[in-house]
Amino acid sequence: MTVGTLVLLRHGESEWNAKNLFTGWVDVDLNAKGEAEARRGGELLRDHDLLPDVVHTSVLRRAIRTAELALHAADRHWIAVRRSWRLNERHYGALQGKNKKETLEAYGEEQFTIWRRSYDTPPPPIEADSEWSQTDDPRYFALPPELAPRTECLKDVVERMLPYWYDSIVPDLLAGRTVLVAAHGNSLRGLVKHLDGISDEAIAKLNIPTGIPLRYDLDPQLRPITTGGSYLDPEAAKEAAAAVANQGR
Ligand code: DG2
Repeated sequence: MTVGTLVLLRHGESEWNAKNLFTGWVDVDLNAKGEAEARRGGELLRDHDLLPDVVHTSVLRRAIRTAELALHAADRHWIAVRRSWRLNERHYGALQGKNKKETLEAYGEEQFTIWRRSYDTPPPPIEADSEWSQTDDPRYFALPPELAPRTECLKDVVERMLPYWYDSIVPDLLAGRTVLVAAHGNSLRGLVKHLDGISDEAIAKLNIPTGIPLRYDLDPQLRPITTGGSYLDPEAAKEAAAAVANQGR
């Protein structure tokens, strides 16, 4: 028996995804390709008759705009929206603003992969006076200092994302709503890890493509009916996930 349907959508390509820069909490916009991906994501929702009743996003514009463009394309621009920093991309620490290829060349494959895909080793923390720090960003002023990250590994993301999952998203699912979560490569990897029970080691190999909706039907215990869910365009998702895995190379 299915209680709720969850649709995960990584934002469309951002200006910094295209430049191969570590982004994290830097509030970068979509580029034209990313806007088109977001619209196409919405068309897929419409064509699969998968119409969200409510949308949850991060507080970063690439996710917010993706949700808006997708919902507009699906004629669901009017649904309720909730936003939380807990759905933000992982904070990429001192790597924010750095080029992925140059980082790989400078530090080597092993260190690059640990920073990018290990479960529990964060990159070095960002300096408060870095131009890519969020210290002076008013949207985080209400965050207690112990919750405001200066770097994060995926484990940190899972820990700060799960309270929002249980407090805000699960009640929507249990009410039988179709829930769209528009977020980021790593915040969605964290959510998928939790849903599918993926090990700390195996999650390193999982990559989320931009702009392609991933559907999960959940049982009353909120376990996926189909492990891994199903992408609405599986061929495109496979190709795009491989491209994410290869970034920097
Ligand atoms: C990317 C993910 O996040 O990068 O922060 O650079 O999904 O918000 O574009 P997103 C970033 P990788 O962990 O895949 O390198």
